[in-house]
Amino acid sequence: MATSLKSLSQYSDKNILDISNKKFGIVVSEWNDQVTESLFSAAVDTLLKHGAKKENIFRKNVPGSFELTLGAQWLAELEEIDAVICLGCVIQGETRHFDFICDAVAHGITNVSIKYNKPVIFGVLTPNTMQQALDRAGGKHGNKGDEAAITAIKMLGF
Ligand code: DLZ
Repeated sequence: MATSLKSLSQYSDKNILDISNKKFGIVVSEWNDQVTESLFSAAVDTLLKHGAKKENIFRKNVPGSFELTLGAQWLAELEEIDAVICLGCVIQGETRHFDFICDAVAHGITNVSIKYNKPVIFGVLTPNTMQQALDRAGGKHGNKGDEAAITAIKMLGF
C-alpha cells in the first residue's frame, strides 16, 4: 500500500474514504471469547456502517492473543487484503504471562504492518479485570472493536 500525497489544500478531516472495494482481514483471539466476540461484532458493524461490503470482510481465528501476530501475517501477506484488525483480550490480574503476551503481540503486529506496508490494527484489550474488559467491549466505555475498525478506515485514507 503506497500512501497518496495530499497537499494542505486537499487535506480535510472530513474527507470520507470510499471503502466499498477495500478488503479487511480480522484476526480474533479465542481466549476470553465473550470479550473478543463482542469486539468482533462491533468491528464488523462499524466497517459495514462505513460502506464496507460483507463479502470483503474475512475472519481468521487464533487460539490466544500471542498468536495474533502470525494470524495477522497470514492475512497481511495476501495481496488483496488492504488492512488487518487484530482483536484480543489479555487480563492482567488473571494472566501471569501478561507482559510477555502484550509485548510480543504489540511488537509482532507492528513488524507485520511494516513488513507488508499495510495497516495492522492493535485491537487488544489489556485491562486489570474481566469487568474492565466487558466495560470496553460494549459496556460503559464503548467498544474498542468499533475504535479498531475506525482506525483501520482512517489509515486507509491517510
Ligand atoms: C496462556 C494465556 C493466558 C494465561 N492468558 C491469556 C489471556 O488472558 N488472553 C489471551 O489472549 N491469551 C492468553 N493466553 C494464551 C496465549 O495468548 C497463547 O495462546 C498461549 O500462550 C499459547 O501460545
